[in-house]
Amino acid sequence: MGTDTDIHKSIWAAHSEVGQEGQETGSCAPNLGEDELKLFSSIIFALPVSWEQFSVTSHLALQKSRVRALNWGSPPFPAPRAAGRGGAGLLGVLQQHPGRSPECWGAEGLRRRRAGPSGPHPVDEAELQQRPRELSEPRVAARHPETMGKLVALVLLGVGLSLVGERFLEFRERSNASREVESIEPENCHLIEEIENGSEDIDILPSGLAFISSGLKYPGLPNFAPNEPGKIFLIDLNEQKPRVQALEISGGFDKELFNPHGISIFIDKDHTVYLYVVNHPHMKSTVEIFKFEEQQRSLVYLKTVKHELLKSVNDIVVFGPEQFYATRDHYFTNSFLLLFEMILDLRWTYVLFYSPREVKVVATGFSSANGITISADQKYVYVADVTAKNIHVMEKHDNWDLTQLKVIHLGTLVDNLSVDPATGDILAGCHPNLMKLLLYNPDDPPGSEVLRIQNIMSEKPRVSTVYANNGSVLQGTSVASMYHGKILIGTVFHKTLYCEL
Ligand SMILES: [Ca+2]
Ligand SMILES: [Ca+2]
Repeated sequence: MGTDTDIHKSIWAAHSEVGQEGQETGSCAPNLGEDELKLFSSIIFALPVSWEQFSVTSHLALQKSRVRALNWGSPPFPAPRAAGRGGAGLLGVLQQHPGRSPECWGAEGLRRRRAGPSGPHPVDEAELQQRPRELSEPRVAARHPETMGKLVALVLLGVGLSLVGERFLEFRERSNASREVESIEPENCHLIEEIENGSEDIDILPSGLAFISSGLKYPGLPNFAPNEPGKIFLIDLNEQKPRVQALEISGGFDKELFNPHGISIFIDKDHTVYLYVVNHPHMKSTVEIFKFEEQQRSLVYLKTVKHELLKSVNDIVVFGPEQFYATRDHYFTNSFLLLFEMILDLRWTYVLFYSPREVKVVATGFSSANGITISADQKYVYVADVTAKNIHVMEKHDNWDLTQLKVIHLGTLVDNLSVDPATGDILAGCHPNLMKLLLYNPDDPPGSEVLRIQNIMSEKPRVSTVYANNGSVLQGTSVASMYHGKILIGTVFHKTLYCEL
């Protein structure tokens, strides 16, 4: 967009065209564009929060500026009425300006403007007859389409910016940008030592062994160790004081590029345990398949799954060998376009079904599809839409299609989901204030929140807070997983909390 000076110049040029027929003096001289500048500044920089407000703002600006001789035709908003002047719209307003009295228009106006500091001099009446309509009506637009084009461009720019402004304010609202969380902390909690750089996702085997993905580097999110590769940690929740260990990875996997995100355990019929991990090497998205060697406490790399539809993958849930659902959390990868996608809430993200035979989008329309998991009876799939602050309950069909049954609104930004195997309750790791996460400030850090949703298929599911903290203990919670009354709470980039409920 142009600078103030550019805008001023173009308006100045428009105004100068009006008066070029004669030397401008006295009270009929134009104000050299000041009013017009105010008009466009008001429109462009006020950034009203809606189209309706934009119209009102434009009106007020017009009424104040009383721009002369700029015939815009029908404005895109209701024209101000000039009572008693017979001229509706802009012209009517212009004609009632005290500094632009009717004497300044038409032949009398020309006579006055021809008067120099030394007083009036003769005016050729024949000239007046030849140009009876000179300055008696606006005509800049007709004579100077280039100027008109600039003005239209400025107005369109103002409209565009006003709409973007409105969407930005709406995005702030969606992000809970002004929300502060009140602490709700169980008594028996302590931080897990050794995990300092995140635990974005956690999945727990029926035996109580918990896998933790750590070290995520993702656009727009904080990271305390940007040069360290990610890791998978293991914790045995059967121990009195669970300790953590980083799993060795064998089998020719490129550990330096490991950037783990969502994870999902798959136990085959022969009881072999596989860990599927969303990976972002070079910020792309792949799904890595590992076999878990329980005796050695290590992972054996088996395969990398890639597909053109597997982009910006956040989380997965696995059903069979190389069969899984995956969520895509944003559409654009370019950070500038991603910002627009978030602000405009395009809702172009989806859930994908992947198998070696078939890959298809099975659910669409998410603001930002994030965590995904399956109900205990394997009938329903739960999808967290983080920026829409809700959970979608989807029915899974035999052909892997998903149909939405209901949406649970939580009012907080839901990240990963897990199911408590003992109760079937859903546990949701949530961001109370997304803006604090995106604009990380250690003096005012993002908080943490874990919600439990009971009886989700009933008419009135019960939602309660399991844990909440303002960031003094735990920042940027993304997941919570339960095992026999013990809970592990993970974060995008911070620590990991263990609690006994
Ligand atoms: Ca997961
Ligand atoms: Ca996630």
